[in-house]
Amino acid sequence: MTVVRDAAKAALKAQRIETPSWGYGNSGTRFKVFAQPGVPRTPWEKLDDASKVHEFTGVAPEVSLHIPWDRVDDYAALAAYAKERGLELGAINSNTFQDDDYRLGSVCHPDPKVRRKAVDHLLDCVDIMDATGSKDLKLWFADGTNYPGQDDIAARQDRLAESLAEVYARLGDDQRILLEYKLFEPAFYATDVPDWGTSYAHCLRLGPKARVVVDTGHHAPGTNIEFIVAFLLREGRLGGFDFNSRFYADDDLMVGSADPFQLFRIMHEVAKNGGLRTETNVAFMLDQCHNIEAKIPAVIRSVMNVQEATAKALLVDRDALTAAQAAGDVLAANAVLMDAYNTDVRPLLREVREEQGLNPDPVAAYAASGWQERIAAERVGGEQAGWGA
Ligand code: LRH
Ligand code: MN
Ligand code: MN
Repeated sequence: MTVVRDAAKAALKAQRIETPSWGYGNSGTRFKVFAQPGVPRTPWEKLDDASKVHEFTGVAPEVSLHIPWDRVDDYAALAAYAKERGLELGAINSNTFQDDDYRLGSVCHPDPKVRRKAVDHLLDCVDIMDATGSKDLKLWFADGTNYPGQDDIAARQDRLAESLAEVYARLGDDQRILLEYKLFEPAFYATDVPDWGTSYAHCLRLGPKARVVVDTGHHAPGTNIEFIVAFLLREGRLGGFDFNSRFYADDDLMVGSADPFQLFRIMHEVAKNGGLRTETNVAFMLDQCHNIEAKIPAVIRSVMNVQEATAKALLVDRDALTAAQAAGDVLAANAVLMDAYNTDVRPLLREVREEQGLNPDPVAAYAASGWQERIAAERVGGEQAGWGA
């Protein structure tokens, strides 16, 4: 067990969890955005906040950007600013959903002029990646239809494939497309990339630099997400995660808060199938907003939730599991998983942090740091991150 524990500790120290720039800003629902004191007013200030999350957790050095929410004049300067704070700029998220032109879609739109505009935005995003050193272009399309007959479902797939191919051709050798799927919303009748199968099929056609990204909030209730994860890892096509939690739909709540057992099951498949190895290149990203809770501590909590699920997954007694499975011992196999899930891994994680020279309690350390009081005093008038920005 000591060997398993030591290996788990090493893997936990090596883990990287990317935080989203939009998680630091004001956000809300379509009913109300509750502004919080001290929220960042610029992408630079979002990085300042992200650096605090990294400072207290030690495992969050990357920050995803969303374009145009994080539009700046000089992306190389933004990357340099990140570097000075011990950070790197992570995935570049495109946005082809907040423009009047996109009423009927973006890359699937029936009008070639709108498709051109959308593809040009995606190509701009690759230019930004060149400047920031980002390796992943994360694509999520709000495209779809609201009514049967509104548009030709198959023709929209053709337009999607053609648009993606143009962007893929523009990628550098070490750059990837991560194609995100979502079951519904904002389209309600037919979404153009509704599920992992559609995303996977497009990725296969595009080539090895295209992979599927699994946003944990983008499935029908009851979907077995860990099956999708195991399948995609086996095929070498799991690009990463957009982690969050949901009770009803795309709730974007703190990962691991609604269903920590599901997160454990996902991380078990990740760990078991090589997804934690650096060379497998799975990006562990958060995609969350903190509408009513304090933002930086919520991001810290989310990072810790991923760490806890990962720790439990790493403690699964794989030999015992394999033996029970081979023997067809259903109850024993299930018990192996449940034993790991029911282990309190918080002492282990406290040890890991102490060995890394960190405070074992990142939430308390942040609260004691005075950062929250400082930004509340210094930053007057926050921008709304995300929707509507
Ligand atoms: C869409 C989504 C996608 C967007 C983000 C802000 O629901 O998950 O990843 O880029 O939210
Ligand atoms: Mn997402
Ligand atoms: Mn989402």
